[in-house]
Amino acid sequence: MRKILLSAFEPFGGETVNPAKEALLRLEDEGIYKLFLPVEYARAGELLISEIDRVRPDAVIMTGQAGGRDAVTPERRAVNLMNAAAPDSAGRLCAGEKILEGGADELFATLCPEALAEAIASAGVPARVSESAGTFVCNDVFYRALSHLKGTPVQADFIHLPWCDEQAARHPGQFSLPVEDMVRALEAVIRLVSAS
Ligand code: PCA
Repeated sequence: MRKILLSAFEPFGGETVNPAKEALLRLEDEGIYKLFLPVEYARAGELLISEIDRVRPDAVIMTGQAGGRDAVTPERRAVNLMNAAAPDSAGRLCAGEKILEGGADELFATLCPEALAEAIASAGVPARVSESAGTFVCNDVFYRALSHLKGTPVQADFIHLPWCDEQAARHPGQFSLPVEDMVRALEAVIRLVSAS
C-alpha cells in the first residue's frame, strides 16, 4: 500500500471555510496522512516539509482554494515567485520576491496532471489541468515541496479547488461545487495514485 500525504489550507481572506480543508476533513483516514496548513508564506512549506520527512510518503498531494475557477484543477508547475496584492494570514505582503534564491524559475509536478484530471472527470466532477498555481501561498508550498523532493522518487502535485457551495452566496454568479464532489474528486486521485 502506498503512503499518501495530503495537505489543505485553513480559511483565509475573510472566508469562514476553505473547500480544501472541508474536503480533507470528510475523507476517510484509512491509508492517508492529512495535514492542515496556515496560509503563510514559507511557514506552510516548512511545516509540510517536516511532515514529509516524518511520514516519508510515496506521494504528496497538496490542495487549496482557487475561488472563481470552474473545475477541479491539478496544477502543472510551480514558479519561483511570491507576489500577491493581499497579505498572507500573518500579514506578510510579497511583491515579486523569489521563494528560493538561486532556485529554478519553475518546477514541474511529478504526478501527471492530465492523469489526475482524467481520474477526477471519470468520477463525474469537472476537471482540467491548470497551467498556473498563482504566485501566492499555494504556489509557494508547491514550489518548496517540489524543490525538497527533487531527485527522490516521491511524486507530488497540487490540486486547486473552486468555491464550495457554502461559499457561493458571498460570490454571486461564480461557479461552485458541493464539498461531496470535491471529496469524490480526491478519492479518485487517491485511488489512482495508490495503484500506480
Ligand atoms: N489558496 C491560496 C492560499 C491558500 C489557499 O487555499 C492560493 O491559491 O494561493
